[in-house]
Amino acid sequence: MSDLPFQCKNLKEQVESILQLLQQEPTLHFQDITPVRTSLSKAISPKFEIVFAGAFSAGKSMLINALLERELLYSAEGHATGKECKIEYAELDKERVVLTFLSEAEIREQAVYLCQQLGFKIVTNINQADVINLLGKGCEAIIQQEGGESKSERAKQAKALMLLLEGYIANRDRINTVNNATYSMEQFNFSNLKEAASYARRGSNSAVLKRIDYYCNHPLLQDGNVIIDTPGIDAPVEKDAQLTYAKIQHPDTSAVVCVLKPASAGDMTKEETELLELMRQNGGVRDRVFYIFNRIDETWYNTQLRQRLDDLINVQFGNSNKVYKTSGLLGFYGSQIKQTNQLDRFGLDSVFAESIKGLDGNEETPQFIYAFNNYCVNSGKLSTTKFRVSVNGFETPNQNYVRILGDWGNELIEKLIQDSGTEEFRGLQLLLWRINTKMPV
Ligand SMILES: Nc1nc2c(ncn2[C@@H]2O[C@H](COP(=O)(O)OP(=O)(O)OP(=O)(O)O)[C@@H](O)[C@H]2O)c(=O)[nH]1
Ligand SMILES: [Mg+2]
Repeated sequence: MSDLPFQCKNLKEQVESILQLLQQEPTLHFQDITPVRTSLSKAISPKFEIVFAGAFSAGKSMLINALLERELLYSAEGHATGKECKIEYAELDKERVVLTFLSEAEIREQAVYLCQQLGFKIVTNINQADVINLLGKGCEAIIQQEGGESKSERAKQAKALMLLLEGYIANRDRINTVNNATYSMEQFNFSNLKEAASYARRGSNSAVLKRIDYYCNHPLLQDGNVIIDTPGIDAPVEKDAQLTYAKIQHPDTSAVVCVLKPASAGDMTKEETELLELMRQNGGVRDRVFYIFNRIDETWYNTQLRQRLDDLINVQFGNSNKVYKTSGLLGFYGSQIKQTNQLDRFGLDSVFAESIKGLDGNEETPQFIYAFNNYCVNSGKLSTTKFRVSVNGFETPNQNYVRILGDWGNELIEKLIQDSGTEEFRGLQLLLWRINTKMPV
């Protein structure tokens, strides 16, 4: 970490002596000094923790991937992130992942709570196969009764109990009775960070994991900068959502990036409004909260949606300079296909090799390729540019994509990245890093 400027040396002692003076003055006793203490501990901490929070599928994980220019975190439709993921710096040859499991006692405690909620007989021994089987059947019946796993609070709880028990059985020999066992990626035979992320994605494994720590080589993570990805604030497993709320209010949190979804929905959800309110009340980080309206590409095709978003931003944020609009999807894949060329069909045979594999030998179309073709012809972003692009009905989406990039190559990719807003967002990150390293902003 860089040296503190001269006036910040002995900051702790200086602030402490002012607080003591404050305490000695009877007329000032009513002052709450907690925010001062919180700010002090942040200012002198060697770590600068930036927490990404927001609704499920807002694109938190994708944005972090865009920032780090690699597919590190698991990002997918539905509820994808189930546990806190912390990303810290490592030298290139020391990249690694550490998985921390819940203890058997913690799992039992959760199982007992869920059984209570569901009106099941309380289970005190989660090692009895017949009891576990019976509970699993009970949960399935509830989910069916409710008409689907996310149809009601009760169905969500039944699903949570099922995943917890499945996760416990699958990972039983890795879980300690009272301690939180930790494992390196070698112990799991993962050959890279991404494989570890897939293992930890929401589901049964995630249900029994406490956290996952990535140590990753990227300049943005130097000087003690730490990025934290969290489950959606509206995650179906209440405990996951609570984790996010606890994290954004935790004294170690130095800045919060709220990733908001109204770009795709038009309005803020109840949870999103509550999140904003909570941030405004939080004296400790209030000045270091940033708002990202992600999935902005979806407003390019819908005038009404665009208008509603602009109105919302005007009303909620006025002309705040803390608001960004991004398309994590286009920004992330834009950065990935920059390294490709005609030989690997601009990433179809490398970046997208897994996602184009169809069942019957036919090639699938990756989500990004649809978004790219749409951007080219329907977004209006290229209408006043030199790029003359058409999408032909007689070609497949993948063929259109390869032909368009064959004609326009990197210049078009640069334009796409620029329109995705992720570069400006990177500017925000650089600003945060400067605050952290106490450089002039
Ligand atoms: N169109 C569009 N889709 C996006 C964008 N960013 C992410 N997505 C897609 O949205 C889905 C969810 O993205 P995630 O990154 O998993 O979202 P998240 O906020 O981490 O979601 P949870 O982990 O479930 O809380 C994925 O299918 C992404 O491909 C975007 O900017 N535009
Ligand atoms: Mg996520």
